[in-house]
Amino acid sequence: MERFKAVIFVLLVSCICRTLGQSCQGFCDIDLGACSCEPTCTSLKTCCTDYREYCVNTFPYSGTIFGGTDFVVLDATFNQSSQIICRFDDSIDTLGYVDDTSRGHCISPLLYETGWVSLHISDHGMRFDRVGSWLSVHSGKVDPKFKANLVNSTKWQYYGTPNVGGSLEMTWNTSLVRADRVNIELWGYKETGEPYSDNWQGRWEYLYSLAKHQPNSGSFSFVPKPAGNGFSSWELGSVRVSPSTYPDGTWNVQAAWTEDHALAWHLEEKFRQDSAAWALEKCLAWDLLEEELPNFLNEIIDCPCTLAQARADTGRFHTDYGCDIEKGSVCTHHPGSVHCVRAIQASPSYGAGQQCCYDKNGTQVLTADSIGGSTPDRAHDWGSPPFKKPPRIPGFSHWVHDVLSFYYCCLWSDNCKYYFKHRPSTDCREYEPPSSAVVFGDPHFITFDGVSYTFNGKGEYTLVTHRLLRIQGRTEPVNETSINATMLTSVAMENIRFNIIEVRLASAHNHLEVLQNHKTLSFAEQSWMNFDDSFVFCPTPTNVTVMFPSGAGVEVRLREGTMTTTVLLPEEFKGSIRGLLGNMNDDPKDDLVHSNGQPVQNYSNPEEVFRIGANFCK
Ligand SMILES: *[C@@H]1O[C@H](CO)[C@@H](O)[C@H](O)[C@H]1NC(C)=O
Ligand SMILES: *[C@@H]1O[C@H](CO)[C@@H](O)[C@H](O)[C@H]1NC(C)=O
Ligand SMILES: *[C@@H]1O[C@H](CO)[C@@H](O)[C@H](O)[C@H]1NC(C)=O
Ligand SMILES: *[C@@H]1O[C@H](CO)[C@@H](O)[C@H](O)[C@H]1NC(C)=O
Ligand SMILES: *[C@@H]1O[C@H](CO)[C@@H](O)[C@H](O)[C@H]1NC(C)=O
Ligand SMILES: *[C@@H]1O[C@H](CO)[C@@H](O)[C@H](O)[C@H]1NC(C)=O
Ligand SMILES: *[C@@H]1O[C@H](CO)[C@@H](O)[C@H](O)[C@H]1NC(C)=O
Ligand SMILES: *[C@@H]1O[C@H](CO)[C@@H](O)[C@H](O)[C@H]1NC(C)=O
Ligand SMILES: [Ca+2]
Repeated sequence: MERFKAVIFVLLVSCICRTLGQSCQGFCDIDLGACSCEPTCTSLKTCCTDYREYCVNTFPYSGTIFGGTDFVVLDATFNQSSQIICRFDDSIDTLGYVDDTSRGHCISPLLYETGWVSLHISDHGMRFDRVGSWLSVHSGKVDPKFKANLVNSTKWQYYGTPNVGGSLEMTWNTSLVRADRVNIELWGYKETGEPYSDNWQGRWEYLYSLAKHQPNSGSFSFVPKPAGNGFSSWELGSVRVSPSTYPDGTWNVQAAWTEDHALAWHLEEKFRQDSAAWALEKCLAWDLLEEELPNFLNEIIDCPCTLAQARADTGRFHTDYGCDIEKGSVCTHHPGSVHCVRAIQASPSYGAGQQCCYDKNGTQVLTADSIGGSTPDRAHDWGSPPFKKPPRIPGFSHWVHDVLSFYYCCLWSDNCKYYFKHRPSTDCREYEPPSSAVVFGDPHFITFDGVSYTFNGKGEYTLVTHRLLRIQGRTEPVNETSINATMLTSVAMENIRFNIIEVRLASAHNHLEVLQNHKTLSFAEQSWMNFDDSFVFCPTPTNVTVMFPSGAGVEVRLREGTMTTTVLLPEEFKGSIRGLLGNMNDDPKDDLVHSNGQPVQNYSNPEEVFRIGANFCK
């Protein structure tokens, strides 16, 4: 009996202890009541004591889609007997390690998707109880300092064509590979199966070794030879530098990868003898293949007519990293153009992309007139959700369907007409610029239909409400003194999938903060982030642009301590919105109406405007 009591006592005590010291182990993103494991807990100071141990942050938090990035698991405790396994996207395991200072590390894997993927970490291979996330980035958007770089990429690109030969060189920062000796390997990408069927798949494979046990000197030169054993049939690939301690072709080890590129340098002898004839043959075969594939051109959006329009339509178009006027207009594939943009969204059923290029006069360059013309893409360069399978695999699918064929027809031979037959520029005949509305200053509103007024309400108000999107603004007094003036301090955007992106003025009023579902995002490493139903671009702490699948864009800017918000909506939204920014039906008279349906008489009368504003108070 005594013993029985003791057992009950122990059970009771352990119960009490568990509630008192609630743990985030297995409960990230959940509010446990007594304490919280939600991301907001840090600012609310309600975190459970082991929040950081189990809901982990990493440094860096992002890396190339190729994988091989070594990152530290911050704040979690490991010891020398830990055997770290990192699980990405609930499916790919990589081996981590513990360093001399007992910090845990993971290695990111090669992925077929970009954006945030889940990360679960296990200490002894049993419970994957540490939870975080990893941002996979398109290799074209990754800073060159995190890659192995092709020295004179033009030479790599044309190697084996007339008068281009000799040795090739690549360089990398030696700290990207933690080893004294490295192996240099070639990996290739191919797509197999019936296009647009379930068995259509993309796959990276280890091909062969270029050199083994080289000093990790940060540079490697070689004289390329045509590949044997059928490997020259791989036309797209990337060179990997990895520690020589691993067997050849080991997946997902720390590595520096080059940009994926056309493997001119290892193509068969026939290419070296007559590259133009070889390329024409490939170009003609591609022409035949394209004839059989479904036409995606009707599905893509028209190009803006001018450079100014293209740069203003930030909800639907974004700078093409391959030809950017802000970065000196290096337009390798678009000679004569100074700037190109890409349609942000892939087309709905084919995942196709649109690209629009402009010359120095700001006029659209068309393939009918110039080899540097804008060309649409069967596979959007940035891929598109749900990723993982062609044609939606970021970067790689685009290479296979739109870039290799450009090499065959336009770069390695002079038969661009075949390429342009299937990838003609889209002109701007059906292009309609978006409508815009603005909130700025104290706060001042200009509606989509051009009505301008000041509204000094304090609180949360609906700026735009629509079936697909709701945009809310929060206004607060300019300062604590009794002046009634208010200003915009936050804009929250809620998409149909209930993902909430909030952009708000930081308390010091010197930068903007971006939150996704209440979690603060850091743009320290990447200025572009994709979520399953939105994109966020934040090139500086005072410029944030949020883009939605509907083509809606919201630009938030901070200038001299004041937030300005511009909402851009394509014409599909016409007449189907409401809110403080009006109804967007080209009629300024009915933008704001009283609850009895009566339009506002006098926008200069603060009392009348105030009564209207109250209707849109959240
Ligand atoms: C390392 O940590 C594990 C559990 O976290 C523990 O069981 C083990 O005793 C620790 N080993 C050392 C040497 O501290
Ligand atoms: C790059 O390679 C090409 C082809 O061999 C050559 O003509 C060119 O001069 C090289 N450029 C530089 C900067 O070395
Ligand atoms: C190499 O990377 C290290 C660590 O990121 C950095 O400190 C160093 O400046 C880099 N070296 C060069 C030459 O870029
Ligand atoms: C730009 O405009 C000028 C004057 O209209 C014209 O002479 C020139 O050819 C144009 N340049 C291009 C690249 O179209
Ligand atoms: C508040 O506003 C008043 C009037 O504009 C200004 O004089 C004062 O400096 C402001 N105070 C703060 C703390 O910003
Ligand atoms: C501030 O607003 C209140 C009511 O909204 C009004 O009664 C008051 O006169 C205003 N004060 C100033 C200084 O404008
Ligand atoms: C920030 O936004 C302003 C106004 O839209 C624009 O002029 C500026 O170029 C932007 N800066 C960057 C780095 O995008
Ligand atoms: C509108 O309201 C303002 C401020 O109350 C007033 O000065 C102005 O005369 C009004 N205009 C008309 C046309 O009623
Ligand atoms: Ca209207």
